[in-house]
Amino acid sequence: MKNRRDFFRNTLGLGAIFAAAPRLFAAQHEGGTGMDMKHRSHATDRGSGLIVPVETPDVSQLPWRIDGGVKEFHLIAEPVKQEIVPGRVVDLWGYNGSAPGPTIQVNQGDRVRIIVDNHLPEATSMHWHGFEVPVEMDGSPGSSQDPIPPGGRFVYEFTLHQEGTYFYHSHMAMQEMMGMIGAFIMHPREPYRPRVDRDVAIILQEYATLPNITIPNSMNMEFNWLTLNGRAAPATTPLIVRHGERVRIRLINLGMDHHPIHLHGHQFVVTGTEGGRQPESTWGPGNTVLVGVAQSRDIEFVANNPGDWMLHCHLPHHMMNQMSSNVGPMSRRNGIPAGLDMERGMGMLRQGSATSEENGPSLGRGMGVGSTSEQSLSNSPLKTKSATQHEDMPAMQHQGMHTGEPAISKDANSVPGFPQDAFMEGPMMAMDQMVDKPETFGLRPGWSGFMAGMMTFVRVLPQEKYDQIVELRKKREGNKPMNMDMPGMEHKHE
Ligand SMILES: [Cu+2]
Repeated sequence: MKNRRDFFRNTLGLGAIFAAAPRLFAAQHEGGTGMDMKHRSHATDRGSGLIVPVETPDVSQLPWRIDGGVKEFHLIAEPVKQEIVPGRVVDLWGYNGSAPGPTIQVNQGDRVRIIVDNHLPEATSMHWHGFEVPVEMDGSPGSSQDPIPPGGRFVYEFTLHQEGTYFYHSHMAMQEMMGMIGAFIMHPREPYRPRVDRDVAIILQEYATLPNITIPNSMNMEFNWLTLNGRAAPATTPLIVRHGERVRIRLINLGMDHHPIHLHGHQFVVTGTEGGRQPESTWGPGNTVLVGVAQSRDIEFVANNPGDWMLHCHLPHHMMNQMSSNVGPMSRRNGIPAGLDMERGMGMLRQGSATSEENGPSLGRGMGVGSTSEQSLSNSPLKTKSATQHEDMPAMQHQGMHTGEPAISKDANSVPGFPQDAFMEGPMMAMDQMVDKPETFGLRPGWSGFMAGMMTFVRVLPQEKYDQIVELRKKREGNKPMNMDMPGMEHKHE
C-alpha cells in the first residue's frame, strides 16, 4: 500500500493530472494557501487510501484555501485561448484560463464558498448542476439571483451533503456553448466499494468553428471540433493504467449532442449518474454508455486486458477534426460543388443581418452543409503529387505532420462514394511528434493519424512500461499538458 500511495504522490504532482498553467494560478490566487497539492489529502485523509483523487487529464485542479472551516475557491469567468490541437487556438469563454474550467474536488459534508468574478463583457451566472442547495445559491439568473454584471462578483456558499460527479456551468445558454463548464467532484464520506485504483473525469464538449476562424458559432447545430477535457484527439492525453487496476471514468456532457462513449477491449458497469452513486444491483455490463446532455455517467472496469485501447464517442462525425464538407481544393482540382458555401453552410454571417432576406432565418440541423440543395457530386481527377506542389495549389499537408501518402487504389476515382476517409484519416494526418508526451510513449508509429475528435486511449500497461512513462513524467519540465513549444507548432493558424 505504501508504494501505491507513493505512486499517487509522485504522479499527481506531475503534468497531465494537474495540467494547468501554473502562472495563471499564481496570478489569480496569490496569497492563497492550501494550493492544489492539498488535493492529495483525499487520498490519505480517509479510509486508508480507499478514496483516490480524481485526475482530469489536460485540465487543472482548482486550489482552495481554508477560511474559518470553509473551503474557499475562486473562479473567474473570462475569455480564454484554448489550443484544442497543436496550432488550432480557439477563442472560447471559460474559467481561470481554460475551457473547461478547473476541476473542483470536495468531500461530502464540506462547507464551501466559491467566489465568482465575471471578467466577461456581458452578464453571467453560475449554476451548480444537481446541487441540493438553497435556491438563492442555485445561480439561476433572474429568478434566484440577479445575473453577475461584467466586472461583478457573486459569492456562493453552501454545505454539500451529496456525493458523486457534478459540474458547474454558466446558466446563460449561449455561454455554455462557448465552453463555460467545469467538473465538481464530491467525494463520498463512506468510500465507494469496490475501491478503484484510478479515478478520472472527462468533460465532453463540441464547437463549430470554420477553417481560419477562431470563434465558434454558438448557434450552430453541426460541430466540427469535438473535445475531451478541452482537447481534440490526437492532442488528448491518454489515460495510463497498470494492468489489473480497477478504473473509474467520470464522463460529463454539456453541449448540443448526446455522446455514446465506447471503450475497446473491456466491459464496464455504470456506477453513477449526475445524481450520485447508483446501487450495485443496477450495474449491468456494457461497453458503450450514452452520456446525454447535462448528464454525467461514471463507469468502472478492471483493466485486465493489456494494450492501447481506444475510448471514444462513437458518433462517426465526432471522430473527426475540422470537418468541412468538400471545402477548398483539398483532394480535387476545383473542389466539389456543395450546395452552399461553407460560411452559409455553417451559419456564419458574411454580410447583412441575420434576419435580412438574403440570410433569412434558417436555424436548426437543416442549416448544415448541403441542406438546401442536393450536392452535385461527381468525381473529378484526383490531384497528382505534382499538382499538390504547384504554387497556387497548396500541398495537402500541414507543417510538422508526416508526409505519408494515403493508400488508395488505382481505380479509386471510379468508385462511387470515394473518398470517405482517405484524406481524413491515415498517415497523411499523422502528427506523432507534435503531440508527443510521456503518455504517448511507445504508441504504434503513425497512431495519431487515426485519432481525431472525441477520442483518447486507455493504455493498460505492464508494470515495466508503466514505470517508464512515470519516469518520463518525472523528467518532464514543469506542468505542461502538451508540447506547446514544439517547432512544428509554430505554423500559422490565423
Ligand atoms: Cu459524440
